[in-house]
This record gives sequence, C-alpha cells and structure tokens, in this order.
Amino acid sequence: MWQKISSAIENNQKFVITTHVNPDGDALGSELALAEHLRNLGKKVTIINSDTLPYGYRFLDRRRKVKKYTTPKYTAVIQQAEVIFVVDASGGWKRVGPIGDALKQAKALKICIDHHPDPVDFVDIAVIDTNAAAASELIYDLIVSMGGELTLSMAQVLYAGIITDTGNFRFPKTSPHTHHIVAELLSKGVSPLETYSQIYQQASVGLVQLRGHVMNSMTLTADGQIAYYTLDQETLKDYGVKTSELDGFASLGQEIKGVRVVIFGLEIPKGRVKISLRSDNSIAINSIVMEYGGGGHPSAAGATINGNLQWVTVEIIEKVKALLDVTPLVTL
Ligand SMILES: [Mn+2]
Repeated sequence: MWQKISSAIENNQKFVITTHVNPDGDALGSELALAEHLRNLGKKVTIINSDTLPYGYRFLDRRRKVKKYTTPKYTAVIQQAEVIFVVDASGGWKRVGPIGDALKQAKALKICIDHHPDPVDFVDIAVIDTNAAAASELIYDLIVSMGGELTLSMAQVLYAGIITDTGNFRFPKTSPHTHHIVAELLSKGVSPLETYSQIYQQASVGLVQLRGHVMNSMTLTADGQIAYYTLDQETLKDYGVKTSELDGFASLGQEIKGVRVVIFGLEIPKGRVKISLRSDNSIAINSIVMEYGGGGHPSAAGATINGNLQWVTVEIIEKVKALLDVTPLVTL
C-alpha cells in the first residue's frame, strides 16, 4: 500500500505539503506529522496552505511551520519541489484553494493521501482509504510502514487530527485500528485532557452565546427527522464571531432525539451560502451536495452554493425531505 510513496520519499529531497481550504484538525495533524517525518529523514519540507492556520489550532504549530500561500513568495519553492503531497483532500486542485493552480502546473510528482471518497485523477500516486476515520490514521500508518520514529510532537498532532475527525471517537469510521493508533499516541505522552481543552474549551463568550442563539432558532420538520437553522453575516457580527470559528455548529441539531439529518445554512460573502449536512448514519446525504459541486462523507458533507440564504436552505430542505421519503429508516 505504501511502497510507491515510500520510494518517492526515499528518492527525493524537496517536498511541499498542502491540504484543503479551511484546514481542520485532521488536515493540519496530517500535514505536520508528515512534515516532521520527512524532516527526520533529512528532507527539505514546506507546508503551504491557501488559508491561514485557524486560531484554535495554533497550539499544534508552535514553531509556525504552516505557511499561508502567497505569490510570488512561494512560487520558486513550488516550482523546485520534487514531490507535492496533498493530504486530507481529494476531488481535484480546486479543493486546496488558490494554491491549486500553482501546484497543478508544477513538475513535481503529485501524491494524494486521503480518506474522502472523491476522485484522485489529479495526482500521480494516491492512497485513498475511505475506511480510515482520519487522514491522520493514514499518515501514522505511512510513518510506521517506513520504520520512522514517532515523536511526541508527531503523536500530539496526529491525536488532534483523530479526535477531531472522529468527533471524539463517535463517528462511524472509528475502528479498532483507530484505537490501536491512539494507544500508541498516548504512550508517547499525549495528554487527552490538555488536547481536548486546547481544541474545545477556548471559546469566546460571544461564540458560546451565538451557539445559544442558533439553538433557539432551530426548527424541526419532516416529523422531527430534519433539524435546520441558518446564520447570516449580521448575526455573526453582532456576536463578534468569525466564520472560521463555527466548527461544530452543523452538529448542534444532532443532540435531538429522532433527528436524522441536520441542515445548517451559513451566509458567506459574495452572495453565497455554505450548506453543511450531518446525518445519523441512517441515510447518506453526500449525494445531495454533489449536485452543487460539494462533497464529503455519507454522514457529513457540505457545499458552497450561490444564492440567498433562506432560498438555498429551503431548496436543500426539500431535497433532504425527498431523500428521506425514499430512504426507510435502516441503519447503514
Ligand atoms: Mn479528514
């Protein structure tokens, strides 16, 4: 499984690593652990993303190794790279944002390591395992398969990647292998409490109150099988919250008994709406957002759609209702 990638690592010196737009814990954990592994092997590595590191994940990157893509600053680095890694992102160069165009044109060998069920024809080598709960699991497997040293800092970022992508070990892809890996990570000295606190207990009062606002506005439909809510830019401003801080808002409706699908519509600039869908795993909802150029997993998916917040949300509600009509309640 890892043979081609191991050879690519062994036979080259200059690496660039990137991931999807709005990087999450798994994206960053995968990038940082892979970068450290490569550096331990004496390689030259630059992590470059289209977006800045979200504030809440700065603790993973105290040495500021994750760079934000700008031209012409990183043009030469990208052109001179021998291998480009795309981690936790598949589906094409668009997924990685503005840096995608530069990477696409680079002459480097392109490698994708991911767990999303999206096409990988944009790279030369791909390891895709949709059974993996997190890309961080795959990076761990790669490091181990190469006999690489697993340091505490690598264990820390991989642990953060795994807990965030598994929703603290509750999402359906969480497996015995996930827990085997985590056992190894903890044995390196990772603190579950400290990591949890860094990720989930650093909110501003505005953010917590905004959560309350959203929960108050939540509406149930389709006999309580759908919970939906929206958030516009003005409300965000009122609470002093940034779009990038809304991690977890899409799953708020999942606390309600009987809710199978949550629809969260978020107004974003330029007349667009970001739709996030969550399902209780009794129904695959990623087909709905694929129509709009979105993607994701069967139980967690999203898309950015042009249009008015209310109209777009209503359109998605109707699509989910239609899907529920043809999908009887059977656990997948
Ligand atoms: Mn992931």
